[in-house]
Amino acid sequence: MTWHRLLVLSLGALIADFLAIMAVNGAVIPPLVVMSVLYVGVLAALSRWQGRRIHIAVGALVVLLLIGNLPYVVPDLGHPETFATFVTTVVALLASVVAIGAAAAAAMAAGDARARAASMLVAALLAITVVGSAAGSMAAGDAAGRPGDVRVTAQGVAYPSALEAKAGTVGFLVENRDPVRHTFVIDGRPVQQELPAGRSRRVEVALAAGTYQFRCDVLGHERMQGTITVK
Ligand SMILES: [Cu+2]
Repeated sequence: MTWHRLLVLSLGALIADFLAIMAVNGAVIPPLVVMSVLYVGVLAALSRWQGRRIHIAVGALVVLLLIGNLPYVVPDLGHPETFATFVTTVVALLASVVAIGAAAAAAMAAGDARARAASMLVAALLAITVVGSAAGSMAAGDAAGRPGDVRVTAQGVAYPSALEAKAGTVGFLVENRDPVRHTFVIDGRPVQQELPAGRSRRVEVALAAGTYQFRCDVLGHERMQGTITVK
């Protein structure tokens, strides 16, 4: 294993991970397409040229893209109970950090002996991530509904556009049928419920007559919103 090879492998892992994220979401995500195309170009360049300048340029590019994506990465890292989202996020983070480190090491012509140790450390971290997240997902459990609950389904990264409820204490049983995490948030009310993939959660909140907006506040899920009419 050389640092150059580790850099190539981590960029390949990033491209595969972006494709996996789109497959899990069942949607083409333009920024991920752009980054995939960019990294394919970088891989083509790395197969032709090696040297200090190109390694520094590639490392800097990965740093910039990683910083730009942190707003998406950080919230998902807090939720290992949603397997697909968590594992693809950790892979993106690990592959980026390895690419940056490998590019820097290659640029400084660091000894290749440590490249092998670094790749083994990453493989171990990945194994812990997969096992831990699988266990967390299985343990996440489902909430039981109660008579009179307003039932809400999140499916295909969409919410129903309209819900109705009776004024007073309202129970919502929210079911997430997607392989990705969602949230159930009611604007102006203290409702901020995490919804692990494939799980249901119940929330109760006092609502006076009127209309309220509910939404999923996961970045990129802006179309998941609707209105609750309370009479
Ligand atoms: Cu969502």
